[in-house]
Amino acid sequence: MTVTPCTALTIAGSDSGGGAGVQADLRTFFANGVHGLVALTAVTVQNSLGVQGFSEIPVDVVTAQIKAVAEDMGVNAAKTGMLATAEIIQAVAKTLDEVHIGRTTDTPFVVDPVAASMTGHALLREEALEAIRTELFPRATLITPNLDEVRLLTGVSVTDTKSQHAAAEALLEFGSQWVLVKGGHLYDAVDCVDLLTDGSAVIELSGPRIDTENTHGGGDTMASAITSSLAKGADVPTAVAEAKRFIERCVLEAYPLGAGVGPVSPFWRLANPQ
Ligand code: PXL
Repeated sequence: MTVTPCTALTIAGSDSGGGAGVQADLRTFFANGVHGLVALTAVTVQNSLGVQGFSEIPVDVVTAQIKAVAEDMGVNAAKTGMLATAEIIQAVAKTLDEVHIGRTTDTPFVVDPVAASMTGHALLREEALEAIRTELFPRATLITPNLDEVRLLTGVSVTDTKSQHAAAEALLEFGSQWVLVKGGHLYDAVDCVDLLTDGSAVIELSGPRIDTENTHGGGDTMASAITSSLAKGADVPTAVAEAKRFIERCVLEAYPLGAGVGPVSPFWRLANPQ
């Protein structure tokens, strides 16, 4: 019998190296049994050594992609990654309202506030940070910043559990339903503890810190794994817990590719379907 899978939409940039961006999202959706839809926002030129530059897609082409797939195929959950400019962010926010995606609708929306690559190359024009805070966060079911993004967005430098909780509270003020403050960049910590809260529930998700150089695309893969679970109907705490188990294995099986940082790998899932 033919079965149509659930769908997830990624609104994000392309990574020519195939490890981050829409490529990470699509392989994560696929590995989790979800049909991936794409609204491309930018094309980066990059390899394992870093990002050499990017060119953004015209705003009307970004929004037309969202409308084309949402109106015909339907979207069970959506996420954003690299959005490049304030104009794209504003137009995406307006379009998501038009196609009924976001925290006040039946379609969950995850915002991964991508600001820079791991090698420090800006993937967002500076004035666009304010648009992320004011246009996207209030529409988000969940936001998933790493600690560098937390600092840029709130000014809070997370150094321990107490400041991680303070950062989560500051982020909730921007109006998302849930906040996930990922602790992976707290390199002194023995474990990797992520903090998930909606202001009333406060959930600490702890996992082992895995020793690898190859972590390219880790944040994107985590956010798209969460989006996959949400697309299949999981609630936010369940989706984040499932994604945490998924990403741990992806980091464990990350592989070297090129002379720099290799990608995390969702391939293990193909050999181990749930
Ligand atoms: O990992 C963040 C990210 C998101 N999107 C694109 C990227 C990167 C990091 O390099 O290239 C397109």
